[in-house]
Amino acid sequence: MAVSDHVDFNGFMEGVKRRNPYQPEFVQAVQEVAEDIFDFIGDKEEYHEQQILRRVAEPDRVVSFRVCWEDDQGNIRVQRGWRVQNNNAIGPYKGGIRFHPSVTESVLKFLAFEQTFKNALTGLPMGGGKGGSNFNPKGKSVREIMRFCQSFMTELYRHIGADVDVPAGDIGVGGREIGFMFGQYKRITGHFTGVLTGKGLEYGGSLIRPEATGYGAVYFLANMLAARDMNLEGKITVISGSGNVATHAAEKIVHLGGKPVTLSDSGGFIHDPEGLTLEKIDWVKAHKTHRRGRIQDYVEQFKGARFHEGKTPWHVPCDVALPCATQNELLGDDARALVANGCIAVSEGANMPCDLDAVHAFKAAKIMFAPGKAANAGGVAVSGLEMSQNSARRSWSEGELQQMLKDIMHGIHQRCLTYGDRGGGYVDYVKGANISGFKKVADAMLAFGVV
Ligand code: NDP
Ligand code: 2IT
Repeated sequence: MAVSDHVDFNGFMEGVKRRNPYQPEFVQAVQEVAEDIFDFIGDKEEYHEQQILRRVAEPDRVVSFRVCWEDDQGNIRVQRGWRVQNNNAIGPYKGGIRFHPSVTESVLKFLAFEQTFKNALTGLPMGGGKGGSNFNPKGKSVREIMRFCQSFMTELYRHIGADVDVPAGDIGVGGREIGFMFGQYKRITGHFTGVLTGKGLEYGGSLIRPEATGYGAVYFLANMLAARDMNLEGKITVISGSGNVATHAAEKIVHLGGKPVTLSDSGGFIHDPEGLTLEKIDWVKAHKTHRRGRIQDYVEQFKGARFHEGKTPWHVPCDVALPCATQNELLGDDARALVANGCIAVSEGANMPCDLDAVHAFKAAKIMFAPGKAANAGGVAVSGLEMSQNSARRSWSEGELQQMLKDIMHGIHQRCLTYGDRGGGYVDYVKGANISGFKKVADAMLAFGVV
């Protein structure tokens, strides 16, 4: 078949939409990648003939299951759980678990698809997967969360393994939940293996895993700025979210001399024009994680800050921005407002926080824009290092891991340049990340033949 006979981009996307009805997030994620991959594979007959893009956009499997648990009042509750195993061409499936009422099969399929290319970009041998449940941890007691995690793992355990599929945390799943799930896995199987990452330090976890995603997103931002002879010193930074990724991103911005002025949650955002200090960030961490409080309480604690109910922070003037909450939280008009207000760089700490309109607006304005699959890969990269430490039954020091994280983020930046450098000082990091991540997975798939 001649290259010209192959299905075009529109035909491909029509097929994706037809096969995945009512899955808008998944279709969106595939479209963002396919836009660039079609350019790249235009003259590469083998990728067409072997249907590589079509195959990578079809998860290896989606496991869906019922999760029953008993609440503190003795009521029986029923949730749905999933594990999406997207692709294991370059290593065991790897990716987080999300507990949030907005979780659907579409959301997890988009996350597992993105994870496949993100993991390839890290340079470590990890395939792509994602799991989760529509369970809402908000307002639940710790015992209820424990019972839910145990019930979730009672089904999940048969689908995962240290060389098969290694889940970790994501929205609503932190160290505590990983502990409950690891305990249940060990209880059912009797095996102490590196089947989950993000574990506590006492039982096989890695130093700096909690910090890695936020720190990594800021390192990537610093790499983009350095490529243009700039740095973070004095840069006004707008950040969304107030969870694991957002608070550690804010912390690293402060370390590097920048000035974070916002954080948010699903209730709205706080604007602190004086800037968040390490002390203020520690208060937010304790308030959101241990006290499970709301970000609006910040303004009672720290004078001079204001809470904006039901709003996102993108209209606050800034030099750089880090969306670190959730998907589709930064839309086209937000992107245009950021550009108009002088924002020069955006680094996605969250997965797909910017919708396609926003991404196109950043590209049109030619500002520095780092997609999540490159910018937030530091978390899964340190998860990969946790797997290595578990296999070798040893632990690296904090200093060693900090250096490895920096090197990995630098390596990802370099990989983006390979296919993203447009000349004249402009780098299309979206294209660079998509093609670089795709190529590694695609070439491994070619080696296996039709499987
Ligand atoms: P957390 O659960 O620690 O924090 C999530 C934050 O996002 C909270 O502030 C939460 O607010 C806010 N949020 C969640 N959903 C919504 C929503 N629908 N609208 C507005 N705000 C919302 O999660 P993480 O920090 O771990 O994850 C944040 C993002 O980073 C996600 O996109 C995740 O996939 C991505 N990511 C995480 C990695 C990790 O290692 N943890 C690695 C790579 C990416 P509230 O408290 O009100 O719910
Ligand atoms: O989106 C992500 O990369 C994560 N939630 C982290 C996955 C992992 O396996 O550490």
